[in-house]
Amino acid sequence: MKVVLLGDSAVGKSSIVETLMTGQCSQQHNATIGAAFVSKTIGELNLNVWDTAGEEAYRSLTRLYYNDAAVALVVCDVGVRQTFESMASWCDDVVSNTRGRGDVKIVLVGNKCDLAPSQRVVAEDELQSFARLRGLEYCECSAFRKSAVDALFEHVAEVASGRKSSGSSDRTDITTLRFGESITTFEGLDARSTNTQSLE
Ligand SMILES: Nc1nc2c(ncn2[C@@H]2O[C@H](COP(=O)(O)OP(=O)(O)OP(=O)(O)O)[C@@H](O)[C@H]2O)c(=O)[nH]1
Ligand SMILES: [Mg+2]
Repeated sequence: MKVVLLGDSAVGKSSIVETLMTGQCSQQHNATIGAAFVSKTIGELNLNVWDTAGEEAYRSLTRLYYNDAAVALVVCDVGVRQTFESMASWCDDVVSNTRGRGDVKIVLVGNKCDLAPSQRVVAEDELQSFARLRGLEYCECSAFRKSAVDALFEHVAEVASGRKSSGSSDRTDITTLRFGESITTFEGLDARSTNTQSLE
């Protein structure tokens, strides 16, 4: 079951994936180049999680990863209003690039909810309203809190299993490796780690 993380640069997509895999994440922003792939089993479900690059320069490349995704997590940083405003276009992008092959479940994620109230500029209410308007699910998250990331992916697993598999979501041409040991990147590039193995 393929899950793809989307959203502006520095919202914390890679951090969420790192916490999912290792229980904690780095405090630094190493912009993802291309996309990175990890695999995680939750209950009976094997989730193939694709962490994409948020930088605008990679946008057309990122669209390639929407294909055959069961769930798309559209992530914003609740401390940066622009990342919330971009959510609509990320959602539109998913819809327009996956039209005709069944629906992709979109889950909106407000990340960095650990921020102090004075630093938070996007209220949970606004996110909830946007989600309602679009008929989507919304989850608060903090990549700095393992429990929040675990709860998010439990939810993702529920959303994913409520949907029929497209049959093409399990990629067998890619080696599954654990975060921390090494992370396989589809483009063969990953700014995050030096022990990256590339697939050429
Ligand atoms: N306070 C706080 N900071 C976070 C959280 N998640 C990520 N960060 C920080 O935000 C910065 C960016 O995180 P990344 O995970 O690299 O962001 P990204 O969305 O993968 O960015 P791109 O790869 O460029 O698209 C890092 O400095 C993280 O430590 C969070 O939940 N809370
Ligand atoms: Mg990243």
